[in-house]
Formats: sequence, C-alpha cells, structure tokens
Amino acid sequence: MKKTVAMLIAVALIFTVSAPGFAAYKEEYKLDIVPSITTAWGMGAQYFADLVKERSGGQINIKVYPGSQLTTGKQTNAFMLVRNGTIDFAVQSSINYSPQIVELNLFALPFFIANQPDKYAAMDAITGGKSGAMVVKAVEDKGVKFLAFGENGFRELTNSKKAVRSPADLEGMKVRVVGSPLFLDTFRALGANPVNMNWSDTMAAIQQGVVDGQENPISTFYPVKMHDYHKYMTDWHYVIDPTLYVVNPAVWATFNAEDQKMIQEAAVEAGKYMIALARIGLDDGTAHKYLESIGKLPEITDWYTTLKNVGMEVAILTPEETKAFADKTAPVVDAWKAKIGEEIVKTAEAEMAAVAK
Ligand code: X2X
Repeated sequence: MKKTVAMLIAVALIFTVSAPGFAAYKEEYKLDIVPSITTAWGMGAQYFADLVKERSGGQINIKVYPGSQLTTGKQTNAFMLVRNGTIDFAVQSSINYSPQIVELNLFALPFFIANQPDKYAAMDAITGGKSGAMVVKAVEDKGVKFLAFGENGFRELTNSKKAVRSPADLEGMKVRVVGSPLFLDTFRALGANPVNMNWSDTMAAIQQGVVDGQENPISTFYPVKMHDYHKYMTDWHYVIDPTLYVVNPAVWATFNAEDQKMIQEAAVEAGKYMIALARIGLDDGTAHKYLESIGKLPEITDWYTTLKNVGMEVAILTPEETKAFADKTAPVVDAWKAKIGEEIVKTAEAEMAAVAK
C-alpha cells in the first residue's frame, strides 16, 4: 500500500513538474514586423526565431510575419495587439509603439542623439543606461514583456525632387511619415507638408507621386528599391529608431524558467546582430568587425558606394547645415521633452555627455 502511494505521488510529481514545459507550447508563435525579411530588421527577427528553434530542439517555433500582416497594415496598433495576445512576439520599432508609450519618443527627438560627437556611442549609452531602463519600465508598465533592444537605424531623408540641404529646400515638400504625432510636428516645423501613412501603403504612394519624400534607415529603404523613385538622399541622421524585442506576458508565463532564460538570451544575441546590420558601413567599423567575428557579414557592407552605384545623390551635411535643421526643430524638442518626462530626458543627456569625446 505504502509503495503504491509513493509511486502515485512520484508519478503525479513527474507530471506536475514536466507538464508546463510540454503542454504550454503552441504549434506556432506569431512574431510581428513591419518591413520585409530582407531588411536588417527582418534579418534580426528571423535570427531570433532561428536561435530559439535551434536551442529548444525544434520545440518552440516562432514564425516571423513581415509586412505588418498581423496588424493588417496598421503598424501603430501593433502595441495593443501584442498586449492583448493577438500577437505573441514582436520586433517592433519604437516609433510604432510611441503613440501608446510616450517615453519612446525620446529616440525620435530631432537632432537630440544625432548631434552628439559619436551618435552610436550616445545611443548605446542610453539603451545600456538608466534612461534606457526607464523607457523599458514604461513599456513593461503598459503590459508587454521586454526582451532586448535591436535597431532599425538612424533615419535619412529621401525625395524625388531635389537635393535637400536646408529647411528652405524642404519648403512645402510632401513627405510621408509614420502616424506618430512627433513626426508631424517635426516636419511641420521644418516647413514641409508631412502626410502620415503606413509603411505598407508607402511604396505605392511614392510610385504614384502622391508623396515626394520619406524618411527611413538606409537598410530599410534600399531593399524596396527606393532609389528607383528617389534620386536624392539627405544624410542628416535626425532621429534613431531602436527596435524592441517583446513578448505578450501571458505567453511568457507559459515558458518554464529555463526556456525563458534561453529566449531572453536569444533576443539579446539577435538584437546585437540586428544593431550591427543597421550600422555596418555607417559607423567607425565596429559593426563590420562584429559581423565578421560571428561569420555573418551581409552582402552589402558599404552603403555610400552602393547608393552611388544605383544613382542616388547623397547630400552629406556640414555641421552648419545640420544646425540650420536643428534650430528649426528646437521648439519641437522643447515641447516634447516635457511630454516624454524631464527626468528621462535629463538622464539621457547626462549619459550621452559621459561618453562624448
Ligand atoms: O514605417 C516606417 O517608416 C518604418 C518601416 O520604418 C517603421 O515601421 C517605423
């Protein structure tokens, strides 16, 4: 009798301990991204899915859905859908989540990070520092589990009309921006005529000439052959767009501690890969070295030559020219600093100053 009871208890224990690990797995976890798989963003998301699959012995299957399929094109609704569990995982732009999480606008303050002597060091000081942790807390307080930072990149302006080197050149130009209020304020302050539009509608609008300009990181606009429509690029780096690897908290809770650790580490690793892809050929060579060291150098490693070869004219601004844009947008920065929160902004400023050479 005693033996039978002991055995029953042992069997019950085995089931309770192992059950969550098995029973909780879904056949497929859906992961949301905006652009195509061929962008740095898409590659960074796919690498995460691949690492998780490999390290779970094929048990945890994350599928990347490119082109905003999971949000039916409405990229600024993406946060709500991962919060309510319609979407399991996401690698999303800070811009697309910023209508719900005002703190994320920190990265989209015009010429805030761009004006630092080393803009990448400044960015890393924020994401790796206290201000970054404050932003992450704001994201998690709104109901989504944060896993890691990635990067879409510094955003450059392209257009079909003319070389843009001053706010006067932008006067009245119809520029497509993401549906996030700070972007409308910024482009209005610059004298342009901003039109907010989802990325999924943007290429058609550009092809039809409904808009004349757009702003995106090079690694995002090159794969859609922006150069076939836009001859001019302004290399102004005015804002940066980190991406966030996130997961729905209820989905996260279904993974055991070991899986959680593995998934988190995979996100950090994939994030590092994506950051390097977004920076290669644009930083001091650090990204190139890193990608080489992990055996994952992409096909294109020199963006300026690549853009030139496809006929794009790149306006590299002098510090004075950049300042003219920054002066115009200074009131927007002031107004938005207050909305984002003085404490986060001041902390970020101090962290950037600490790494400024
Ligand atoms: O819509 C854009 O411009 C994109 C692809 O960069 C984002 O999703 C923020």
